[in-house]
Amino acid sequence: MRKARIERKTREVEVEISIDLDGGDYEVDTGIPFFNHMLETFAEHSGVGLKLKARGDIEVDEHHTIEDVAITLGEAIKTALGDKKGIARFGDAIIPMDDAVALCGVDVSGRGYFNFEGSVGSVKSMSGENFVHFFDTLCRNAGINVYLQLKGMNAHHMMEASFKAFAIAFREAIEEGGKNIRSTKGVLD
Ligand SMILES: [Mn+2]
Repeated sequence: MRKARIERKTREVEVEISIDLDGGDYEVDTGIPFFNHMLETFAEHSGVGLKLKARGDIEVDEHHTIEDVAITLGEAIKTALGDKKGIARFGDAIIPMDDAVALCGVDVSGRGYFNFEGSVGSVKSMSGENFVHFFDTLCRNAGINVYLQLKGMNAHHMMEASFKAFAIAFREAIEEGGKNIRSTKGVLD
């Protein structure tokens, strides 16, 4: 039962997320078309069930909404993971998409850190800096360590390959099968 439901309300953004790490449908509505496409990509390839609705001040720009979705999704992942007993802990993926390639490693360590190597331009409703800010904020709030190496020419391909690579690596890392907490410390946090 690795599920969580988290709500976050500020004067800038309202977010509601339900996640089921062990599967289910997905339905994403953030008011930001490209961001929806990326979150749906994450849900599709990670296999997690995801209901996500966000309404933010996108008349200002996309920053607040992307940031608050990252905070809330991070908290939902952290809550759903619980004590992380029996999970594989590590996962990795190399995903090409035409001109682009994303290499991603995940450690569900309990410590949030996003290690990004590369640079990416912007697409219509998501800037390159907000793309990086999303992953950084997600990692810190979920307590996961993600390494992402990114190359390519087309920003849409580069971002999409990244979300796919993260999804596949994450799916592998959260897979259950062991009996213990995979750490010499005895805890993952
Ligand atoms: Mn696409």
